[in-house]
Amino acid sequence: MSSYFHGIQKIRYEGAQAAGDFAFRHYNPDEIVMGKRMEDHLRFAVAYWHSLAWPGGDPFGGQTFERPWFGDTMDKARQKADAAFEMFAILGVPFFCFHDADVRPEGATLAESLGNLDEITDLFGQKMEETGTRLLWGTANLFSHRRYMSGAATNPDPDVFAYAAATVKGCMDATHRLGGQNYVLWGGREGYETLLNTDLTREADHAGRFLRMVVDYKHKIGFKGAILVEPKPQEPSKHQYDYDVATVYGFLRRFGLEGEVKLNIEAGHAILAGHSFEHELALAASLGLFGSIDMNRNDYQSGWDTDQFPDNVPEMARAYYEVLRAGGFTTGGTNFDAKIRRQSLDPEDLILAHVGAMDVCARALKAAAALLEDGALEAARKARYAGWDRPENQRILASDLASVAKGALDRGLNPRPRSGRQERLENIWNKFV
Ligand code: XUL
Ligand code: CO
Repeated sequence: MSSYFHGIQKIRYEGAQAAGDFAFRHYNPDEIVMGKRMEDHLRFAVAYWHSLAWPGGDPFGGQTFERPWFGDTMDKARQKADAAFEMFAILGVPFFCFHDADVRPEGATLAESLGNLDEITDLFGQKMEETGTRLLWGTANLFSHRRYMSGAATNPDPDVFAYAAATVKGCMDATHRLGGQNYVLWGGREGYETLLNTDLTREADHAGRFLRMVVDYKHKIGFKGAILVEPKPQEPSKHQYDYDVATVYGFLRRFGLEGEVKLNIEAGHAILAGHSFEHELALAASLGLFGSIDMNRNDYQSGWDTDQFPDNVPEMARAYYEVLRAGGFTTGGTNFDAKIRRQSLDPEDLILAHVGAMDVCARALKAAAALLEDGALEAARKARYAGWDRPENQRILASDLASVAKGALDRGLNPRPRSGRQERLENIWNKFV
């Protein structure tokens, strides 16, 4: 087996004073944070599509990368798998994630595409056993091929719905066989370009039915992982149905799926929806939907989903604070849904992008954990609502509008506003980041 990353040794934790570039300064897998190993908190995963399959194109130009495994044959797919597992070992990441289209060539028929995936699944199984790398999640690419241009589950053509169902079944089978911890559905083309040709009611019904089939199949095969929907407001569709956490919650309630499906929340998608990453995480946690995260960042000037590696510790600390408040990951993890820039041509660039991002996340996690352990913020939050802990005030919630009104008049209420103390809390926050 020839090496793609030849000369790059396994990256190790060397501490903040490390001299070279190929070292972790903050990510120390065995360090205990809030009673748990850092590796088990963060549960890092490499995204196959960005790191192994993406050719470096943009809307104005094609491929810039020249990977020896590029090409549509099974030989090339096997070569790509060799490079992938070499990379996972160098980084020491516990997990990876993939779409079917990232790992196998498209066949001439549906059966051939599924057969190709099957063969690669066997190969992954061997490699995972040899290396100990695990699968965080698998998913189906239901957005790149032209057959999906008008959607997959929401396509007006029933044949596309059926084709997508067969594809998802194949990907769920592969994920199950590899012991995947989750199965993800991101509806990149489940949305519309123009209302002039779109039947919103029908498309929602079909999307709900499709997701129900996925959930039923999970139980049928005994897949123990979580089914995760990944919200995003637009790109590639002008409007995507799984807009944000709140919208997906409404969708799940509408189809009675809220107990069956959780969310994979991506930093850049939150920003595109006009939210912060931490807003989406906190809301998902409060709705009982928090599952996993896709870690990346957008460029704040361009307004596109640029999928860059995270480089901002204070921002990521906000995110991990919400992850920790939610109790941390169970089946989920931190998947780097991030790609290097198209000018970053060298094998070293791929490795260093992950090394830097893993260090950023480790610093963010440690800051968030220290803040949570300090307790000042949570104590202030609790104190702000303390009035509600008194039994007479709990009775307000159990009462009706007229009785509450009478009580307010009888007691001659004249509430006095109290400070929200935002700047004071921001100062506490800044002591830790
Ligand atoms: C696209 C995106 C996808 C999903 C998986 O913006 O985030 O890569 O994570 O299909
Ligand atoms: Co994503």
